[in-house]
Amino acid sequence: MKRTSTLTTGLLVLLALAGVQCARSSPPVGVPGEACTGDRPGAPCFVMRIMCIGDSNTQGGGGLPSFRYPLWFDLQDSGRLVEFVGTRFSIVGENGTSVPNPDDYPNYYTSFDRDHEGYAGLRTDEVLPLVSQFVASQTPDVCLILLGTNDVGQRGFSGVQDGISNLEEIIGKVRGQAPATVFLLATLPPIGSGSWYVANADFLPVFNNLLEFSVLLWSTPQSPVALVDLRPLLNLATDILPDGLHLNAVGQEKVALVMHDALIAALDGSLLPPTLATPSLQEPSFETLGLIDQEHSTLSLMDWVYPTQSNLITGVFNPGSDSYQNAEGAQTPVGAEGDEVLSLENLGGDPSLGWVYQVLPTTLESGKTYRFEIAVGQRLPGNSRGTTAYGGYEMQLLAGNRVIASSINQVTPVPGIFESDMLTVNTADLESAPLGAPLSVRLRQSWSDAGTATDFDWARLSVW
Ligand SMILES: [Ca+2]
Ligand SMILES: [Ca+2]
Repeated sequence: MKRTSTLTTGLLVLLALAGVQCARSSPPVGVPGEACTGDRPGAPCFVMRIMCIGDSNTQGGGGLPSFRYPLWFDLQDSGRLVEFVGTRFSIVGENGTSVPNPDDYPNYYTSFDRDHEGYAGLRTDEVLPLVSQFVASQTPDVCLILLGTNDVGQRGFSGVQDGISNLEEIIGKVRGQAPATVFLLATLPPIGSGSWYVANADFLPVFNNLLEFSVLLWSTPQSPVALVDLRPLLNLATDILPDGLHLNAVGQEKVALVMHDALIAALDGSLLPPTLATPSLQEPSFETLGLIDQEHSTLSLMDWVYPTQSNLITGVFNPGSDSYQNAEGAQTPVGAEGDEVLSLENLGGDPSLGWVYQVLPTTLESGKTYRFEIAVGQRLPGNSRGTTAYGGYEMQLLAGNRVIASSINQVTPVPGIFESDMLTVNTADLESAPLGAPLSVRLRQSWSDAGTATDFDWARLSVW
C-alpha cells in the first residue's frame, strides 16, 4: 500500500531534511530549588513541571508549533508557575522550510518553553521503550499524553487493544520513577480522508471509549489519571489539516484551551479525592514481620516501598545487644520503638537512588505545618551482622514529586543508640507550594562505602 499523508512518512521526510538541531530553549520560569522572584525572597520555588508526551500532534510540524504553543501562553495568562519539560525541543521540519511563522508565533524562540516528548510517527509501543530514560532526566509533575493515533490508524482493532495496554504500561513506567505523577490522557482527534488511516477511522471511537473507561481503573489517590475529552470539541472540517491527521491552527487553539482547564484542575488538586483529616504513616515502627532477636529479613513491608538496586540490602532487622544498647531479645534499643528497625546496608556503591518511601493518602494543604521525624541508629562496631561502619542518612518530605523539606546527616547518632532528626515545613514558607499534591516521606543512606549500615525506626508525621 502506498502510504501518503501518514503521521509517519510525510513528517519523516521533513525530519530527515531538517537534520540540524536548534539551540536548546531556555524556559522563562525558575527551576525548583531556585529562589522565586515573588514577594518572599529566598523562598523555595515550585514550578509545576508538565511533560507533553505524544506523536506529531504533540511534536508539531509543517510550521505549526502544536497545541503546546497556545497552551503555554494560556497558562501564562492564568498566572501559573509552570515549566514544560522533555528531552526534545524541535518541531518536525524546523531549521528546514517549516519554521513557525514569526507573524503567527512571535514568541516561539523567546518566551515559549519548547521542551516536549512528542515523537512524530510513533505508536505507543514505540514510545514505551523511551519512557524510563526521558523520565529519569526530566522528572514531571504532570504528564499530558495525546498518543495512539498511529496505533489505531495503522493497526485497526489490534491497535486499539495494544494502544490502551501500552498506555497503561507507559503510566507504570513513569510511576516507577515519579510515583506521584498526575496523568492527563487526551482522546484522539478525528481522522479524515486525506490519510490512508481513514480506513481504520471507525476504530477511533472504540479507542476513545475504552480510554475513557480505563482512566478510571488506572487512577489512584497518589497518582490521579483523568481524561481530557477532545471529542465534543474537534471536527474534521474546521480543525484538521487536509492531510486528515494533524490539528490546524484552529484545532491547536481548541485543544490548548481544554488542556489548560484540565491542567488547572490538576494543579489545584481537584482531581484528587478529599484529604483525610489526620494523615498517618503506616508501619511507623517496622514491626509487621515479627522477627526474633538477631533476625534480618528482606521480605516486603505493606506500606514502605524498597529500592531495587543490587548494591543495597534493604530489610527489617531485630538487632541484638551487640548492635545497640538494650537490644537484647525483644527489648527496645535506646532511642528506638519496639524491637524491629528498618535496615539499609550497602555492599558498596552509589546509594543516591536507594530511597525507601511511603506515599500517604493525604495531600499538601495551605496554611499548615508538617513535621516528619525519624530515629536514626548507628550500630556498635564488631556487631554480628558484620557491618563495619555507619552509612549516614538523608530524609525527605515530598508533595507530589517535589521535595519540600530535606535533611542530610544533621544528626550523628552515638554508636549503639538511636537519635531522632526532624523536618518541619509550613506551606506558607514555600512560594507557590505544590498544594493538593499527595504527601510522601522517604529515607536513604548517604555514603557509598561497602559494609556500611544505617537503621531507622519510629517514623512520625504530625500536621497542625
Ligand atoms: Ca521498631
Ligand atoms: Ca532485639
